[in-house]
Amino acid sequence: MNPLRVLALTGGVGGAKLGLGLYRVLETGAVGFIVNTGDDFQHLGLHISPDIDTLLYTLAGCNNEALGWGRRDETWQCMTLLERLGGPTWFRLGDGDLALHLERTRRLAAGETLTAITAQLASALGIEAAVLPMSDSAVATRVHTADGPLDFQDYFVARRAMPVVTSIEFCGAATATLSSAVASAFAAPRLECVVLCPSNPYLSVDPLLAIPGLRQQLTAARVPVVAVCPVVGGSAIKGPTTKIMAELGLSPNPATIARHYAGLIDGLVIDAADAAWAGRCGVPTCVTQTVMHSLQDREQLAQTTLAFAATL
Ligand code: FO1
Repeated sequence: MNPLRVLALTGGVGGAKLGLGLYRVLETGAVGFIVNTGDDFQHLGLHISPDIDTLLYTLAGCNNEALGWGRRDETWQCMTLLERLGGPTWFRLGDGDLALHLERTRRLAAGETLTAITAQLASALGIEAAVLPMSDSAVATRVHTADGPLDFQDYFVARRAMPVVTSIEFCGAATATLSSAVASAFAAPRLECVVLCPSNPYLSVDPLLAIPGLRQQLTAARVPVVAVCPVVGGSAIKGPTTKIMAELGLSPNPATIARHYAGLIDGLVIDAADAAWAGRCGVPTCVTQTVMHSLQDREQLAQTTLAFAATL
């Protein structure tokens, strides 16, 4: 019997934090992850899947907490020597991290799907959860800014998310298809709830929702869909969420997030700092601590989110 009970949609660091909490509080195989691949890009001839890798390393317990991406205890010999050779080092690839990109690139070139490769990488890292790319089709987030259209990593890393965002496009999404693994996950007989992790809605969750069929899976889901609000007290925990919201003319509060997910979610988990917004979000809200500093915080938020979903 398929043990899957909880599906978490995630991208980036915030999502991976709650993902780890869910992974630790639920029994083996009970949680599955649908991960954004809109950040993926080709670099140095390698296929880089940052949000998949951030989740893999986090669930495997070898993520780099300080950086928020890549591996712990990393070395940088390759980058140091590449710099000396005049190669591009704006996107930092650690020596250990490179092994993962080399293996993913090798297997993609051999014709394997990103889904199959990611499952094998997860298994090799000792992860006992389904880590599912949102699609095996290429989808690329492009950020339209006052400085013109930018590929995601150019915007996010090279330019440190400084350009003023005017709109965000997910190239390829319209013709992308959900992987069969994602469709099967939504059909899991013991599925109890779907969690939209506290990732950047505009950069990390919207690419998922842009894949034809994913919105329908959420609206047709006969289980509660709960989002954890990624903004607290008018600011984002990490990354440019509130900056982008301001640039898009959106107020960084829970009601804006609820509106963004209107029609998809049955409940919203908000931080105690925003308790005044409870009852003003158009959906049932759960007020708790959503800022995750410790492992205990991650597990507690996971427990609270699951308990809240069970009341919906
Ligand atoms: N983010 C940075 O700000 N600077 C980097 O040099 C960088 C390298 C990097 C390498 C591998 C990887 O998986 C992620 C990396 N990231 C880096 C994060 C990346 O930009 C992600 O797209 C963000 O985490 C947003 O999801």
